[in-house]
Amino acid sequence: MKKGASLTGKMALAVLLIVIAIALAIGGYWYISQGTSSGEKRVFYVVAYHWGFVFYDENFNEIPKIEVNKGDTVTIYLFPGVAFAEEAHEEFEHRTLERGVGDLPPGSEELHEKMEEALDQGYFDHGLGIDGYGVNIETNYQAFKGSAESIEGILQTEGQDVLKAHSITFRADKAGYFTIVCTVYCGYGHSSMEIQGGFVVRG
Ligand SMILES: [Cu+2]
Repeated sequence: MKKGASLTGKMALAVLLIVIAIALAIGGYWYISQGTSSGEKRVFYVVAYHWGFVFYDENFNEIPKIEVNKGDTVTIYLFPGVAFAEEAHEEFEHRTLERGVGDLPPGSEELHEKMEEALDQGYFDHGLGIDGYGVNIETNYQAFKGSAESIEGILQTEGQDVLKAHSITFRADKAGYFTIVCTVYCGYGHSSMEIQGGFVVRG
């Protein structure tokens, strides 16, 4: 009899502990989801050139990829390389010559020719798409005066209206590693403008 009673007591205690554990788990989940859903506002600047992307954080520091937390509101400003003064533009495209594209090795004359060809043919614009995120933004090179040496320079010379016209804002509601691609045909190296894991959302 006594043994039975203590067994019932133990079971009641076990049930109580399970209920507490479930309550803590639900409470914890609610707390975390509240925390992330009110996420931060993140700003990134991206330059698309023949044939690659350069990413900058909100302080204009170059970063290797765009990294945010789930729940953050992300704004990306996209500029074409030709929006910059000639020297700055060449500096971007020089990265391609150093890296090589497809079968064309770094520094090869043919690669140089392909890059000149893309400009001669009028492929000045690029796009930025994030696979699996339904995000796409395209540049409009004609909107720029083309005299800025840097992103800060663009902000000073072009003003806020141009910024508005060249940005996309979305919510990072899915965690994972996503590929950034160019969505506007821009000549020979277009298909090499693909950065796997270029957009990272931490869950
Ligand atoms: Cu392209």
